[in-house]
Amino acid sequence: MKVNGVKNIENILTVSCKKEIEQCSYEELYTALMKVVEEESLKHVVPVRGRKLYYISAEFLIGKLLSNNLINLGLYDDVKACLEAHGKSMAALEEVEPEPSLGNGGLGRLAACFLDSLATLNLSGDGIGLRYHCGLFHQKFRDQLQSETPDFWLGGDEWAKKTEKTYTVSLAGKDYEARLYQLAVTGYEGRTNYLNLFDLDTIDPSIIGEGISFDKTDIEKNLTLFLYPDDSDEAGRLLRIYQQYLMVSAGAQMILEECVERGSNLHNLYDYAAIQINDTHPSMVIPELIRLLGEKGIDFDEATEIVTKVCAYTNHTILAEALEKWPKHYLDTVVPQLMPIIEKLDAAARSRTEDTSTAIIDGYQIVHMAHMDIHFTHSTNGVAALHTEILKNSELNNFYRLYPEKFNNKTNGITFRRWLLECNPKLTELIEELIGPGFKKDASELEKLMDFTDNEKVLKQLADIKHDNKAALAAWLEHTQKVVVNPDSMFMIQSKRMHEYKRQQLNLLYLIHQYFEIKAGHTPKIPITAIFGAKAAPAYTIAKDIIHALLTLSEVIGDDPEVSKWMQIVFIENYNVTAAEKMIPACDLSEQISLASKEASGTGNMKFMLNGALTLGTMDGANVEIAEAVGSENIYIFGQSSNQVIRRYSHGDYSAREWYEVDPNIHRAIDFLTSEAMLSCGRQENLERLKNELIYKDWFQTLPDFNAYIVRKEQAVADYAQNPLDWTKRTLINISKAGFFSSDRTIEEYNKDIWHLGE
Ligand code: 26Q
Repeated sequence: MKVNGVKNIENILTVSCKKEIEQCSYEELYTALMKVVEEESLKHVVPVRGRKLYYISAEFLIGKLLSNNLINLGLYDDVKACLEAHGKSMAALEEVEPEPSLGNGGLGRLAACFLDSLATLNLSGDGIGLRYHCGLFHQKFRDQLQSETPDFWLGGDEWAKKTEKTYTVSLAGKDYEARLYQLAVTGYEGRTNYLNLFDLDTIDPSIIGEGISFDKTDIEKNLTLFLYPDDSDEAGRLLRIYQQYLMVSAGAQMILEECVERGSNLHNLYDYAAIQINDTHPSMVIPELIRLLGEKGIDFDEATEIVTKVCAYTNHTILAEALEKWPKHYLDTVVPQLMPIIEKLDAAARSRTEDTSTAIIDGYQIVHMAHMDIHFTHSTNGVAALHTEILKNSELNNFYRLYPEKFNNKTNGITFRRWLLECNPKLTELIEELIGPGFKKDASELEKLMDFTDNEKVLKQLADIKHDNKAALAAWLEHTQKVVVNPDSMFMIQSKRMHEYKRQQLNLLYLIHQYFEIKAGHTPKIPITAIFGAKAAPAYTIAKDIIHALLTLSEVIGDDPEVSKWMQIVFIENYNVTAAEKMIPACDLSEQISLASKEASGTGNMKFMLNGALTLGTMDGANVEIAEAVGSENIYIFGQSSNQVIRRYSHGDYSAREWYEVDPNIHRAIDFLTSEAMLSCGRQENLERLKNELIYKDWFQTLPDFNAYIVRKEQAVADYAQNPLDWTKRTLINISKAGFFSSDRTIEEYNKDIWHLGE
């Protein structure tokens, strides 16, 4: 049956719900439309030819799917028109869908963007991950503190369909059945691939106690209960290994089974499969594949060669604490069957070089997952040009000298279907009016917008769209959080995981500085609204203290009419993909202020740029490439360079205290944390701890960048207020240069250099 056309949609919905659309609840409409999408998606399944990609990742931050799938299938406009003709709205329909928050942040969202691009580019590529019953925790603010509750997103109609397929996985010597669930991923005017998610049938949510606490040792009941259980204790860390092995063992078995079904004799696995290891979390797939190939009679040397040819590794971080290393005895407990293989791999790696720093198992009996990845895959890539250079020249230099040919860069990207077409329909429409629809599949066509940078009519339209989007965000904030914001103020947004290296605390110090300036009569050129969205890992004390300080400052300002006329701080509760889709189109100034060298790439920076925000940022991650693309007059760069930072770290001579002592502005801002005004709304313990952290530690060198940040930010505010037309012109330049940051381009590069799919 034809599904496009308003009339056809109308018929389908009426038949499926067995009543008039007016009489349907949104839940009923959602279920009916989900079925339409599923049936349509099936029509785009194509047989696999040649090599197929398997993207293994502990996170897939897919976000809500209905609207995105309707857009990709070309049905969105008809569905919207049909609903509106019957007094229903798309926005209300979207609210019914729970968001699958199966990721923490950038790494998981990148995996989701990649699946969209693979399907759009008609490449055969599936995801492999876990079906967490609770995604990233739900964040609540009480007394200016973050608390966590479970995010039950399952139940009701689900996109991921249960299959009859199960694979036996041995954990700590006991067998478990991993069941496969499959979620169809349909590309924009493209094919349908699958996200394969594994789960146990025995998971039991009733073991959840207060907040997100649960018995971490009861594997049968808890294995896939939560995304990244708190790993601040040993049981949590062991559970993480259990989860990872369930994913890679079931995934590896599935891959081999599929390849054999398609005609592989396993010796030629490379002709059938490419496997991308997303950070170190799925690294055990290497020894697991070698083990499984061994069971099929392939000897260790040949199996190792096959696996090295098939697998490739992406590094997403240079933060030492995020590079997974496990005490060997953890692995002895959870995956004893892998240990003889990991030991042989360690011996093989050691035989290749005198340099023991690249060993897999070090002298302290710690297993370095990234080391195994680099030795036993054919490709190691960083995720932005600067990041890859840092890996090659400092962080992984010992490996680079060993295998220069393995190292390559793949600058991250974002899917424009979700981050433009879906989240910013008005801007999409204007762009289409100006340059036609080609940019939806070929993002480089956005460059054609450069023809309009002096067209006042277009600039006026662009400014109106931004204002509408700000008003829409304001309405959403009022509806969801009962906060009233002024859409005529300048919106500066920092939304990302809460982490010291991302330096939300630098933004905090700026806001305190502004507070003092306003009190002293130096008001900004235009009222400002600082908007935050961020979750802190449940056991990350200082990150939670930064949230507390921002929420407290927000109160202090709100209670002070003299200041609140000029500035407002809004912290969005439970930041997730859905919130990001509302915030990003409404942003004027995008805060990308990580300590140079620490942010591998960033992808939020790309989303804001594409939606017409100017960036205030350090020369870090992909900011560097954004700056190159738009030119220095269309971005606000400040702060130390990555080389300066790396040098400061290697000399070990940074003393935050000295900066605090000599700089009166820094001193004043930090002292304010424990001022009477702050203590009257906030908690002494948290505020004092943060203050001490800044004075005595400041691991991410906030203080040396403080003054440069203030100067650049004040410049941005003045430019925005004094020359709005020029500001809008510069936002148009940013939009037109955003094409490079499409994940379609990223995926094409992965395919050309690493995967060679369908050949
Ligand atoms: C590791 C060990 C133990 C427990 C948890 C973890 C862990 C969990 C999540 C380590 C890392 C992550 C997530 C990392 C992440 O999101 N990295 C981001 O990846 C993006 C996509 O490449 C980049 O744009 C960001 O710069 C990078 O921070």
